[in-house]
Amino acid sequence: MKFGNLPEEFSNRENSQIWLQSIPYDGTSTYGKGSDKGFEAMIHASHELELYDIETNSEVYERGIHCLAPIAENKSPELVFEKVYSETKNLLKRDKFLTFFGGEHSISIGVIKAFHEKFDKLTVLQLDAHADLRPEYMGTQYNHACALHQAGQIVNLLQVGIRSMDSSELEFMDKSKVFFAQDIHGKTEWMDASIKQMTEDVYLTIDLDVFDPSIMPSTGTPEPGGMLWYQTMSYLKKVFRTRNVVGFDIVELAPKKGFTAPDFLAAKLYYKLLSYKFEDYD
Ligand SMILES: [Mn+2]
Repeated sequence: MKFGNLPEEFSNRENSQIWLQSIPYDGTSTYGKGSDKGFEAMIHASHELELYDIETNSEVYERGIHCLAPIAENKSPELVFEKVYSETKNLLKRDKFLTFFGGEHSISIGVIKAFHEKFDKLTVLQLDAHADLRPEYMGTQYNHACALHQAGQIVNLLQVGIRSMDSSELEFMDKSKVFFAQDIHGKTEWMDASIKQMTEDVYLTIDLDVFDPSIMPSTGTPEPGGMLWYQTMSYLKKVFRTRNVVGFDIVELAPKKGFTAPDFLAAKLYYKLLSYKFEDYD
């Protein structure tokens, strides 16, 4: 599969500066299924994407975007974690900008552990409707409901857009590093306030359900009151301009038949993040 239908020149493994690792795992979701089909739908939509980005006046595809073979492990959440963790460790030995696409949010656990071991003082910036801080759920610590529990213990975790959680997660939450959806709605001051709390190296994990279901209905657990496109883009642009984003993942796209706009949003978001990462600005 090729992002943006790029010619060989801009998608071959060795010359591409950007590598895209897909992990189409959907084993622990409990409500809406289908995030195992998310990557394929995003790639399909990306073929319709205009590759010139107006905002950054750039064509980031020229750096090369290579899709690695998917990590296909799906026997158990534990095995997925082990495989993702060891693969990410390997990928981090190369001088590439690493990006990941789910699958469900549990795939981020192994990725974040590997990034944490490479980057001292890592910040993980989580955009998500859900806190995902449970230590264990349905008998495993690698359930999607636990996606950021370990990160909360080992890195500087900032959470943005949260609007759904269980009271049992409160003891694992540092509220000074949480920007709840209800508090940031219609406001902008929170953006700089959150960035102030970030270390230099930032890993970004985006659960697509952080977006409002009006623009992103294709997730397993859509929650009302989510973020909209321009609010999210102006925030992420600030993050990319002021910090060193060392990698990112996008998870939980569960495509719905007949709804192409959300798949396209995911493809556009992916390309936007790359455009911000490699933006040349004064
Ligand atoms: Mn979520």
